[in-house]
Amino acid sequence: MNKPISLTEFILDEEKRFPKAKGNFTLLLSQLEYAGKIIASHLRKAGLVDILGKTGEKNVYEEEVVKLDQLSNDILLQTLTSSQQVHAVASEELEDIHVVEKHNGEYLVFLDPLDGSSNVDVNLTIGTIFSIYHRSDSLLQPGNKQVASGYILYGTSVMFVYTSGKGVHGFTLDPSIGTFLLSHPDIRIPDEGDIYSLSEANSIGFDGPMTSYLQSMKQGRKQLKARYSGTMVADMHRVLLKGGIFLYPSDPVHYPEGKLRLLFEVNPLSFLIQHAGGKAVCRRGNPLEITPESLHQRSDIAIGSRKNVEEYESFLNG
Ligand code: P6P
Repeated sequence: MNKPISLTEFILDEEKRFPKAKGNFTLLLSQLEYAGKIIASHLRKAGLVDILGKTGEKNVYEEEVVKLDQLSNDILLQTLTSSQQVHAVASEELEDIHVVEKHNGEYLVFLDPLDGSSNVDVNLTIGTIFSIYHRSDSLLQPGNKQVASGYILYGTSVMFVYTSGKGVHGFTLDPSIGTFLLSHPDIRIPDEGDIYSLSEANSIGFDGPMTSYLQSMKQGRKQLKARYSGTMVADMHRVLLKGGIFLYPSDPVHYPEGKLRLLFEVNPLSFLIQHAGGKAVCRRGNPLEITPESLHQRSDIAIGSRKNVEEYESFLNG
């Protein structure tokens, strides 16, 4: 029987693709893996110790911060700093970019430490989203400059899914040995799928094209499945593996610019989906081509199987 490949072994093997690589990226990704294991261990016992619930504070988006948001953010900051490979870290939970003065790190890391954290208290799947760039003069770079992106999914099992530009690969944590093992090599998103994932609670604010698109799907050619959990990274993982489309449209009533964060959610998942053969669009076109104007900038998004996204685009472009 072939020995399963660990995440560390896989990253080291990938490193050989880069003759000048000095192992810095491998160190960085290994520290992200380490942070994921620590966060997962806290989540497993969250109902038993006093780390559920809210902190009573609000983040920069005026969203209530839950204790595990802060704990996850702190764990990631500490582990990434100790990798000695990071010049700066930006997080949904931090108003400003955190520059790591003591190391001359090569990388910038953007984090959503605990995406979907409102689901923690009801024991639903949540995740950590990460986005990695080379250090540059401008901290705010278009998403197509990402070196790597991915997520750690805290669900029925803990998964580490990432791309560094050559395919998308999924690893599942074997708790008996505390190691992520390759379980989903070279994930390719189906070209079309029957899942659509969006919050229809906002539909009162949807414009004509979006309303027509939604109607067309419900009266359309085949039985579709509506799946929406309130955790983007969980809904996106389902779309990645089974095909379909995830949408968070902008709407003048609730989110004129869209709700999701360009740098912390939209870009990392758009970069990953693109490398799995899928597509991502927003009203401004390809989100990965947008040069961000601000750290916490929001965007609308439609992302998933190429045919599903192109069908959406046909309505969007009239
Ligand atoms: P709503 C979680 O707060 C998040 O950023 C995404 O993970 C998720 O898809 C979305 O917001 C949920 O938003 O408006 O449905 O609660």
